[in-house]
Amino acid sequence: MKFLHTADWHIGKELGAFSLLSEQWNAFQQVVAIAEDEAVDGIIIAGDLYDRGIPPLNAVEAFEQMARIMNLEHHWPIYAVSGNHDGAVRLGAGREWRETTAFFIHTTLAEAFEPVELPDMQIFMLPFLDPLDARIYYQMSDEESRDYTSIEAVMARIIPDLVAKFKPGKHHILVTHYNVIGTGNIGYELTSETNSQVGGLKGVPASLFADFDYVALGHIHLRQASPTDTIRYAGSPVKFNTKEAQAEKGVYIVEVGDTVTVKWRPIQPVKDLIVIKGTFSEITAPAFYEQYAREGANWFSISLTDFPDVRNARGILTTIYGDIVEVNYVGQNAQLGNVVQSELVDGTLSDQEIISHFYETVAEKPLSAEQVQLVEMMLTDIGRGV
Ligand SMILES: [Mn+2]
Repeated sequence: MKFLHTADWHIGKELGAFSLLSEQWNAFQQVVAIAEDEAVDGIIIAGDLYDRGIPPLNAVEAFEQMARIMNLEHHWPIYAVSGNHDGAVRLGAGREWRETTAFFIHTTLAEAFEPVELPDMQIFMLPFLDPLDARIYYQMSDEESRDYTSIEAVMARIIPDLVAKFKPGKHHILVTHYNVIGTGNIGYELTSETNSQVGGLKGVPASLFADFDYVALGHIHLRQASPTDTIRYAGSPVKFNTKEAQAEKGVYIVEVGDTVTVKWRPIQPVKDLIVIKGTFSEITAPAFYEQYAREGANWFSISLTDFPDVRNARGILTTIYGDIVEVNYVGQNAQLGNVVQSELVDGTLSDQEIISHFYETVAEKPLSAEQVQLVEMMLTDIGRGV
């Protein structure tokens, strides 16, 4: 059996103030082309189909259309779980209808114990859960519940119970959405739009999944975070932030038989996220910026290493670069500026004085007469006149 493993589509997500929908469509079309080329037997989407529990209408329409193309036009079975960004209850709606065309989205723990049974394979789909969901499912007493307050503890109970459902002589695949820690991902700078302790020491140990032939993970957006060769993160098909800007995006083609083979197939961005770092004069020099396709052809994240001596630096950069996701100041005094800022806001100085001190610390020079006037005007505008 041959599967395409992808995850973390986050349909409806925005990059800065920009919609990612057209880039998500571009990635989807490449996913379809790869699935056709590889003649896969099914598509695995390991959670975070949407970016939010209640996605906007255009996101719902986009995903429905994508699902129609995969499942109704190409007749690929879909094996998916809800991730921490998905609204599990909403995503689980319509299950009986969907499953008549082999479109599976598991959104509850109970469903995880009902694997899809293929002649030579069982496909388990374990959605992202809160420990509370597991305590309710297992009908734990208050006393027992005290031992199951973390995802790690809950998974240590769930996974052996899934393995107990294994039918001998079949291969076993798991689709799930957690921070799984192996030896391969230690020390990596991980990114995931999540409030769990990704990248920290907490995580579900990969050894817990040793009985599965392949574990298709979602949650962490970089494939380099994959814990082992057969427990993998496919990563998101689109770049979602500057930490992912250098990473190649793509999908895994996984063939599961008596052995497991995994192949990476990259996805090319149409509109890329480009990270630029330099002094204001460096990055506003034509010889520098002309190397990039601009005017809406790419997104730019700009880090300034000096404090620009101009008014409306962002406006100037926007005129040059077009779609700017963010402008950060990363000069050597940036950290110092934060410290000074917190020390100054103690009620003894006026707003004007705080701004002057802050500017002097960061820019290593006093405000000009024009800047003093500008600060006065702004403070007056917001009702905090000096
Ligand atoms: Mn995600």
